[in-house]
Amino acid sequence: MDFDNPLQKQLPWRWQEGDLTVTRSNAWSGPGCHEGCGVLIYTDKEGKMVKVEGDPENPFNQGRLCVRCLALPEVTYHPDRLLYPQKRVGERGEDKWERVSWEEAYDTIVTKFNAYKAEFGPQSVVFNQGTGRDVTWANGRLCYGFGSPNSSDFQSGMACYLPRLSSLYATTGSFLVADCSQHFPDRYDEPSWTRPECIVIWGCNPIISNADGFLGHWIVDCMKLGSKLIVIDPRLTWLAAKADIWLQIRPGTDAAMALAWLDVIINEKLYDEDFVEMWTLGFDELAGRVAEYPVEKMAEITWVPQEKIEAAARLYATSKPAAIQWGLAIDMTKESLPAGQAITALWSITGNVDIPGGMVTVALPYGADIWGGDWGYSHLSPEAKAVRIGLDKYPLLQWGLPLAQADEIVEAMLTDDPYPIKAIWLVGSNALACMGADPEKLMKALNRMEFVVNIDLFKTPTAVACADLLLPVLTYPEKNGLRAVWYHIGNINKAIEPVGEGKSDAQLAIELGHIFNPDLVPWETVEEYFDAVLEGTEMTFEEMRDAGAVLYTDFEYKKYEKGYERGDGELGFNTPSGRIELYSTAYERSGLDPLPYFEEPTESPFSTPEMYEEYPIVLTSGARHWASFHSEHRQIHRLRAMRPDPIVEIHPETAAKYGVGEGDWIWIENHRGRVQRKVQLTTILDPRVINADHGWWYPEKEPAAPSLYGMWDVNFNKLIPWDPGRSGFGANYKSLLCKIYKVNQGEEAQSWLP
Ligand SMILES: Nc1nc2c(c(=O)[nH]1)N[C@H]1C(S)=C(S)[C@@H](COP(=O)(O)OP(=O)(O)OC[C@H]3O[C@@H](n4cnc5c(=O)[nH]c(N)nc54)[C@H](O)[C@@H]3O)O[C@H]1N2
Ligand SMILES: Nc1nc2c(c(=O)[nH]1)N[C@H]1C(S)=C(S)[C@@H](COP(=O)(O)OP(=O)(O)OC[C@H]3O[C@@H](n4cnc5c(=O)[nH]c(N)nc54)[C@H](O)[C@@H]3O)O[C@H]1N2
Ligand SMILES: [Mo]
Repeated sequence: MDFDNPLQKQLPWRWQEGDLTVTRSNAWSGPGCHEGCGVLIYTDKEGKMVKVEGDPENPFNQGRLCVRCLALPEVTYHPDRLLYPQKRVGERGEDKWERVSWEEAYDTIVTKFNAYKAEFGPQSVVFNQGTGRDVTWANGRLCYGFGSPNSSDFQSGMACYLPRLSSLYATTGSFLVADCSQHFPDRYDEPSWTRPECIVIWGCNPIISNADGFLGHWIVDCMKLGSKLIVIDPRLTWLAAKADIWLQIRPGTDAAMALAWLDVIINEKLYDEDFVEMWTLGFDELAGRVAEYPVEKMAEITWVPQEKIEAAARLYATSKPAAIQWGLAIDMTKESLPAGQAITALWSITGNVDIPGGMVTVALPYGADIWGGDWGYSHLSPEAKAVRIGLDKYPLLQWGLPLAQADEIVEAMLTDDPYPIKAIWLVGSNALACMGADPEKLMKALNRMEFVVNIDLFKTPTAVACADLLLPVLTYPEKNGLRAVWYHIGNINKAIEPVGEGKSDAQLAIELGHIFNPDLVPWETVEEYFDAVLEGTEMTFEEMRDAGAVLYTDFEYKKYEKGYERGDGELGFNTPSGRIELYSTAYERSGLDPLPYFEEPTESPFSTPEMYEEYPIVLTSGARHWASFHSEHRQIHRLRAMRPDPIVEIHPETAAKYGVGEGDWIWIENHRGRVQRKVQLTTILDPRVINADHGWWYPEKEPAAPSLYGMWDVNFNKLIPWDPGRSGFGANYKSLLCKIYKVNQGEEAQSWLP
């Protein structure tokens, strides 16, 4: 490695500051996070972690760190951490457990999984996980190593990120993100980079969520450099308050908004004719479709005035370059794929593709890819691949990541159709309290399983309700790991001894994978696997750590003009036509509409006006807050103090109309059920819309059923059905109807206050 090259930084990885030892590392998970921020972990003479700080030398976060990493010592040393493997001894839900050795745990898993494999086929074991943490790649390897094609999550419509990813792969053949200079170690000083003239923040709040490997503060950096902002959000977020234009959209209508922008841009000829001509397929068909969605009509649908939509579309299309940072709200409508497709069309027809300050296709330095490409899926037998759940109903699943479809998995668990599912490996997911729709249905499905293994840092309502074996895992300072995802490579360096007998998720997957399939998982230790991933760097994991290396790669723009996008070296994009497919041949072949469209949420003022009379409030959910990552961190006092209760945000006019005030506990009810929230009055919302927290449970309440940590009264997802979009992707987690009324005195879901 040439450390004189500025792309390959060499820094000390461990040093002494007075009585404290400092270990340089990269944060990933656990606890949950999508990022890989550079951190400095401080330990005392006894080897105890005393604090964590942002690493100023790491180009990714440049010293910044969020409150959840600052609170990390409290997470790692929390008395409720799972410390050793445990097996269930009472009934499910009784919360009775007995400590077992790792040997016994592994024996049980191997014996049972192999027995199901022999009798029902490897597909009868499903490997399930929560959002992308430092478990995803390991889970995939273990699943395909075992021989099952069924790796999935428990989210209806897999409505997080995967709709956007699938839509991008299908129409562009690659993955693009807003270019905030993140591919360069010198960041904003990099001469080949240009700041976006305009950034559109669409259905996300990156300042808080820092989702999908994108750090929200990069937006603030660009704003300081002069980037203009357009924010599309039903709530006046911090960024929206600073934007040039804020479009206060009705939840669930993002496809209509994108089609309206396309209407303005195409009618006013604000698109990039050369790029459209050279690099896209189906512009005329797109224009024909867009004409069905005139901006004046879309203004009524989205509840945003026509002039505002037009002004935003013009500002976006005339700003060169322009970037769009999109988020979860795009995924969380049932017809999310066409919404993603319409937004992709926006940056494509304006020529903002793989240019400085536009949307860039991501690069993996030195080919180092922790995911191992398809996680080993390609090694499965044709017979195994053919029975991946959901593939027959949703042929689009052939494109992009090789996942099984979540709603269909739950159906199969309940019905044995198309075949019996016997066991679930459930890693990094509190599915009943957070990820799953209709948690009662999910609980039934899980409790039909003969064997559920749950792998977590803490015991959750899901574990108590459904698990047979609990395996403890590690927080990031307790383990070695590798952050080799996009942009740069960095080590996750072990800084402290594990507090219990936990193993890292990677260790579990490699050790068990090796037992199940030494051909696909030839490595015996995690470090050996990392060495293999790092082959292209010509360093081993240890050498890289000792060199204190942070590795970037030469980043090139306009890769499609250089033959770098496609495997075959031809120019263009990795699609059948070699172009960005505005008219998608992949969708067409999958029996889907090849062009973008808007469909109302299943329940809305327009799709179900009668229901809107009974449930007269539009309900969105889950806008992130600082204090927790999903259902995590509720037991961490200094974080819980920031958000002690599950909140619903309501406009004061609406609150007055229903006779509720600040701090009142209310029921939010629809025809599926009701759930409690505490009222926070705010004018950031349209009076017709309210927003509720997701992922609540009370670690301080009774674990045993029926309480399950007091989960049922506050479990928002009782209001959400399992109901995916036509493609198998997308579900209405953020666009429902409801009514609200006060909780009777004494029946509040109130818990302790820190
Ligand atoms: N602190 C923290 N960070 C997290 C997480 C966490 O739980 N806590 N979760 C992580 C995960 S898995 C994810 S997927 C990401 C998600 O993070 P983001 O993609 O940023 O999404 P959200 O925070 O859910 O919502 C962002 C905004 O969408 C708005 N919104 C709601 N409905 C709509 C709509 O219909 N249309 C539009 N345009 N906007 C709408 C909300 O008002 C909110 O301001 O965050 C990740 N980061
Ligand atoms: N109503 C509504 N519901 C939503 C959302 C919404 O916006 N609205 N957002 C949805 C989204 S986008 C997502 S992605 C899902 C998220 O759903 P999940 O990813 O299932 O999140 P959690 O419920 O917090 O469960 C994560 C569990 O993993 C454990 N954990 C953390 N780090 C690690 C680790 O490194 N290894 C292991 N083995 N375990 C770890 C935590 O302790 C926790 O118990 O929730 C969804 N639910
Ligand atoms: Mo997510």
